[in-house]
Amino acid sequence: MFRRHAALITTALLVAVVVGPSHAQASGTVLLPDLRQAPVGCSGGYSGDPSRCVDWDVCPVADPAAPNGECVQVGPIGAVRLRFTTSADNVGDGPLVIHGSRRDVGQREMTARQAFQSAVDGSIPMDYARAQHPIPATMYYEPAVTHEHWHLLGFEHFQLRTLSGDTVVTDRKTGFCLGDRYAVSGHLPNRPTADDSPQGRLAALLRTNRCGHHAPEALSVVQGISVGSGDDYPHTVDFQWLDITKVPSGVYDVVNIVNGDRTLVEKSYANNASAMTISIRWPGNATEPPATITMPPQVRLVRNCPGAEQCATLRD
Ligand SMILES: [Ca+2]
Ligand SMILES: [Zn+2]
Repeated sequence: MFRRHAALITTALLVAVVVGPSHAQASGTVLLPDLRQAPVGCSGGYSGDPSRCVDWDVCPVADPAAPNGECVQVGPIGAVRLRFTTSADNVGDGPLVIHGSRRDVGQREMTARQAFQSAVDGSIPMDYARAQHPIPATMYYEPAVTHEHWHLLGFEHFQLRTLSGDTVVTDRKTGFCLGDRYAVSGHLPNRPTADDSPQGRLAALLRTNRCGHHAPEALSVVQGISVGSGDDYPHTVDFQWLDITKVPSGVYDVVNIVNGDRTLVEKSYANNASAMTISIRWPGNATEPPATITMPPQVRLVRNCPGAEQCATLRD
């Protein structure tokens, strides 16, 4: 019974996604979120001016194993990291809502479902059982002291790519705790107001969402982003970097992608990537990084490309 019900809903969603949100609303289905990847290095989302997206740096660290090592100026350099802030905005018609759940504490990870706001009565399923759409993402409890909460896996990914689009380095970050961390600028008709509406109550919860902080015994967790809000990770946070220790001198794209595998159902996937082109130059104009690094490479911004998955051109 449930399976059949779920299949029907999935079909309705597929139709909604294929034919677009206006039809979805007209046919009385759901209000879909729309995640937008802000330009690389933008904290607090994208204001429309990429020159303000300056939250990135080069950080030489002593210990390559530390997820959040201190940047060192002197002494042995074990790894060189390109750190950057990432932000994802919800500019859609409805909130992004993900419910995690597990049967009991013996089940290590929670399975996850996406919930959608009804376009008919505005209701939002506020538990896993009523969430409409099973997703192939899981949540796990991250015990590291700077986290101690439940993480959703694979929400965003970062890559360093060559001019021809080949990936040279991928991120090591895995976990995310989504909430309403900042307000997105611009007019969004379905932005929640502070009232007793379903989206208003959800926003009150997401504003302070800590994803089951200090609750490894939790059986359910909710994560999400309201319309008109965004979720960001400062460049100083664990794993907010790409390791460029072994990357030859040259021109590359730093690419940030949200929901790259389309695990989450959205109104549009055309705005899920942003890239910036950088040049990496090792000391002495060396092509390859030295075997023993005593000085980090010089990294220069060539340009920032909001909304584009490819930024570098052959002329760079
Ligand atoms: Ca999107
Ligand atoms: Zn965390």
